Amino acid sequence: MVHFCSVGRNLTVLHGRIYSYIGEVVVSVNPYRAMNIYGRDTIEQYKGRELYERPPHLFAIADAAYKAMKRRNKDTCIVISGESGAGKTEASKYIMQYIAAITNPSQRAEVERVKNMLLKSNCVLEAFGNAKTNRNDNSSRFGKYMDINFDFKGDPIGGHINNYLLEKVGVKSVFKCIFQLVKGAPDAQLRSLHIQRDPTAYTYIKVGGQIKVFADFKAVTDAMKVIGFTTEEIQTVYKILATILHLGNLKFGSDGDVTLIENSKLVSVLGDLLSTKDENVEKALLYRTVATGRDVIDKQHTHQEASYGRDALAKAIYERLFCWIVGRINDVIEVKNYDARVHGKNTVIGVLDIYGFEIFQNNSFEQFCINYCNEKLQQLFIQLVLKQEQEEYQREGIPWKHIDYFNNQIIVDLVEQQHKGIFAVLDEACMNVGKVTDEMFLQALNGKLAKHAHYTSRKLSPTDKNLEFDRDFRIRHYAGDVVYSVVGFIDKNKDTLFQDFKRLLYNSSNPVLKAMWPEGKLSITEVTKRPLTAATLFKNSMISLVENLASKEPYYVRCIKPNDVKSPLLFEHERCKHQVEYLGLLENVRVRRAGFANRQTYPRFLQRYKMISEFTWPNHDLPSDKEAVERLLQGCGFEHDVAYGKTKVFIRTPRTIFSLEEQRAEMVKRIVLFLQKVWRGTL
Ligand code: AD9
Ligand code: MG
Repeated sequence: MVHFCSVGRNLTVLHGRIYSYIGEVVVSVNPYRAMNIYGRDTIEQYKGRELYERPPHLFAIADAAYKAMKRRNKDTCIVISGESGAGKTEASKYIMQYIAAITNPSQRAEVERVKNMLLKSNCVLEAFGNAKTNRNDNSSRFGKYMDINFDFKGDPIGGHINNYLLEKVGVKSVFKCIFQLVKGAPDAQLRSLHIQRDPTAYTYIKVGGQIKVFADFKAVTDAMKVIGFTTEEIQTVYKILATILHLGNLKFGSDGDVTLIENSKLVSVLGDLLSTKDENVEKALLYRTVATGRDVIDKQHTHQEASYGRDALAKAIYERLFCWIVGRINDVIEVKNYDARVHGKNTVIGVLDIYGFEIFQNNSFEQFCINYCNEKLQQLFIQLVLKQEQEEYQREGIPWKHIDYFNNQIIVDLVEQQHKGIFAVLDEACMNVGKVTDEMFLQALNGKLAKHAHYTSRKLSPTDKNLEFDRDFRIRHYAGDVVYSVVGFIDKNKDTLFQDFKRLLYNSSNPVLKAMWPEGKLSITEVTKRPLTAATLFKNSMISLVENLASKEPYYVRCIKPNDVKSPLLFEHERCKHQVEYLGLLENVRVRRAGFANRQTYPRFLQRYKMISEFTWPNHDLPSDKEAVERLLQGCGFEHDVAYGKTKVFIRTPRTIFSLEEQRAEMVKRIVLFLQKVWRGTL
């Protein structure tokens, strides 16, 4: 099935056939070039067809998920996975486009409005959530799960977006929207934001590297308008981006013991952008209010604390901005006033496009979370595709020799287990604010996980020169080994934004900004409760994501990245083989090969194919549907390719399905002709 496994080094050997199936799993290879296979004519070819009727395509899986939802009233989800740059986000966009194209044949205005919103929301989220990395020029730095709600007619009536962990601005990533602003905003707008047209003038951009996206500023601003952002909201969004750029340029100096802002002109720029008094900005940047017993005092930051606070502020306001944007989009697209008693069940298709497995030169807390997320999704895939499939054969009484696969539950536990999982150890380290260092956290891990087969560090394997003492640990992930540096783990796990900044933002006279920071309302003596850590929040969101996916009928798209240089020509054999292995595709093929391509309950099978046999058309008189199906398949000469379970018939090869489909199509044609003749009285 995965025929591309055996090909040579050149991507052109795929002959443009970038999709393949393993059972109902779509395997996709990133072509790294525009393909003429997503147009209206292709959509028409897949609309309403069965999976195996047409060559493999994303549209077929989108259609299968749609049909299951519409015909069988099932909530479905499409899980798109693969490493960074493998083509997940592109795939999710094509799936959305397909669903938009095949729905609402009667052109209801409200449905068109919803569709437009859903598509436009993509444009905005990409601008604010994607950044250039060395693996992908348009890398999603957030995970996205989008539910599309359908009414009883199968037309979209709304949606909901969940976003997961946004890598924060300033260190590695510069988000697309920041470039769009600097390069694409009109002169007058830039002037009002005190921004120069030159991206090299900004420290954060210099650190993060440039992207070539210039023309989209207007498209994103227009999309925000269409979605319903007010002018004031849009202005605030850009003021926040400008604030971040200016913060990056803010320099601190010292005069004796006193910390100063060197380029104090920027303070009044920030005051203007944040709609607050300059002296408030300056105070929040240089001082921290602390409660000591009953007294409240202003404690001056050291030079280092001030720089740290500045960067934390930039990251926090970006993250908050992104979550606020998602919230605003949800306000608009969420289904309102749907009455299930009148309209029937409102069903859902979920599309998950989440960051792929990542190995960078230097892997930190973000990569750790991203890779944990991929472990969770792999676990779900194992549960649903490898485990359940084999269990189904057993349940149905089909003779079956168990096929082994690597179960990554052990790695999931290593990360999320209570008390001794890595997240738990990290949270414990963060309880002792200021007392526990990253190195001490690593020592605690070494103590708790010394015997774990998937964890190691230099202390545990002293001869391993690739690991640095007091800094690195290595996890053997299902997708490969990754060395993580503990530097920054504790910091990134805590809510590091000084309360003074939250108060500053809450006290802004800009109501949009104020609404983003409700917790700034608390006075210094009220702030006692420790907020949940980033690790706990992420773990909880992953657990509920997986629960949500598991409650739906899943469809899978597994994306393969053919090379590291974004070339449309190069098919690196070893690279692809590795991905095929770790995605569990070999086991998937083995289970499918030894097993059956298709299974259907007896009544469902008859419903579709009964017309092709005289024994079953129009109705059979055999004692059971099972016997009727046996009779039908014998009649067609397919008995060697099928097995009969307790409630379902199992068909081994897709060829048999194709043939049944062909015979059915032929029969439908004949019946239609017959009826036409009867109608015209020419029979
Ligand atoms: V990440 O985990 O967000 O860093 P993705 O989402 O897997 O990653 P993406 O969809 O962004 O990767 O694809 C990367 C690039 O590959 C795109 O910008 C396109 O240039 C290219 N690509 C991917 N899929 C296709 C396709 N079906 N046709 C043409 C494609 N180009
Ligand atoms: Mg992506």
